[in-house]
Amino acid sequence: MKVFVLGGDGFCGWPCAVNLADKGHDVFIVDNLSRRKIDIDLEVESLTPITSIGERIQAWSEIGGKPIQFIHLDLASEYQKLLDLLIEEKPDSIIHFAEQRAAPYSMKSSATKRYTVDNNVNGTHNLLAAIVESQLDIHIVHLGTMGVYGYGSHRGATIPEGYLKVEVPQPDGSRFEEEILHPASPGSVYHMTKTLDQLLFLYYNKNDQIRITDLHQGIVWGTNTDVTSRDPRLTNRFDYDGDYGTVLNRFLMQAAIGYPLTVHGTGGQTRAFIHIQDSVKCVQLALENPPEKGERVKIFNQMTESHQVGELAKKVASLTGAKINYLPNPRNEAVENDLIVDNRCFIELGLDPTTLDNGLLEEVVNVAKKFSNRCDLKRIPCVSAWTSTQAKAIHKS
Ligand code: NAD
Ligand code: USQ
Repeated sequence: MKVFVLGGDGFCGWPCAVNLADKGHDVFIVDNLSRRKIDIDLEVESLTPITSIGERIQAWSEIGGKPIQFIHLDLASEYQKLLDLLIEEKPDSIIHFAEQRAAPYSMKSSATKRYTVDNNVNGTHNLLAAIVESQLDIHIVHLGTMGVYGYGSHRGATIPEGYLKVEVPQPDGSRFEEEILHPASPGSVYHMTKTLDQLLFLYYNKNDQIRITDLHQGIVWGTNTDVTSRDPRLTNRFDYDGDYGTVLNRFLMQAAIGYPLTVHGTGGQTRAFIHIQDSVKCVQLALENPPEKGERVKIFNQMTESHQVGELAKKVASLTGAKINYLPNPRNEAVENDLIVDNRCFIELGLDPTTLDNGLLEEVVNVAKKFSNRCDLKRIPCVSAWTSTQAKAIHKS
């Protein structure tokens, strides 16, 4: 299959691109390298040293991997270049990772809010419009987020895979049943862009019969996969800073360097998680099981387990001896929430979930220890506040 991986230089995109090339697909990475530029602006670097995109691809060929092509393209602003590329290369499928993905970064300032909306919504819309204009039948696999459902209002109910069955009362007293998109309840500007993506998909699927799979992914943890571990030049990125680092990888790296684990509030927030190796496998499964023409948008919950943040901190602390620091929460989020998620679609397609076992957690701690000299302690605190009240609380502490 010829596959474009939009955002294929990123944390999820790179291991996905090499995995697909390893499985024999023809892979084209399309990326504007904005993630690397944001690191320069934030004066931080991936904890793991990562080579340039050119060196990564070269190294991949040198170790015998099926060649990958790279196209530098900004999905949000280079519409004609995107359309020409589609018409020239006629990909069978496009995996869309190319968005600004950090909630704290999206909440930093009005400039980053506007950038996140412009980049993510225009990028997704350009892709959809270009597929229609190209008149090609291309399957889109999009990386969405579990955060579109929101956290805090489910009251013990299981979150379905995208669609919710509702009963609509009729004037004559009868009721009919239908399935609607699960109500959206984003918790940041970033998460809001993903809920907007969902509506763009619903519309273009209905109007133009574009085949789409939307993956509502949980928090990805880990760093390398079996494929990126084959050569140090293929090493995947590891974000640890207060904007881009996600909670479990942050806790593991904090434990590795002896920094007290940064739990927000009481740590009562429950979130969905998936290991990077499973994330890559899920994308491959979604790619190889596309919807039929005319089928509604397929939505899969791409997560393998749920955990409370405070419990995760305790688990990491008991494994490593780290201390825990309970901090004022910079986010406007529920103090506590439950999270029960239906993830049967991937299990039925053959996913064998990797769970949070001590061996894998220790593997991440060891990676972090190895590169601990690259860590800039000043970049660890989460200083991006959701509201002015939150900003005052974190500055006081
Ligand atoms: P990342 O920032 O590491 O990678 C995103 C890549 O997209 C980067 O290489 C960036 O340069 C590129 N990009 C961004 N905007 C672009 C544009 N306009 N044109 C071309 N390229 C562009 O992020 P990630 O962690 O790999 O996440 C990938 C996707 O998966 C995102 O859409 C994110 O929302 C989703 N996701 C990530 C996680 C996670 O825990 N990392 C969890 C759930 C969902
Ligand atoms: N948290 C802490 N301490 C920290 C960092 C975070 O307690 O040092 C808490 C946060 O307050 C939050 C939870 O941990 O309650 C998760 O935060 P996160 O930064 O790990 O995850 P999030 O902001 O939700 O975003 C990440 C990815 C995003 C993806 C999302 C999936 O960056 O791209 O969409 O996970 S999900 O959370 O399922 O929506």
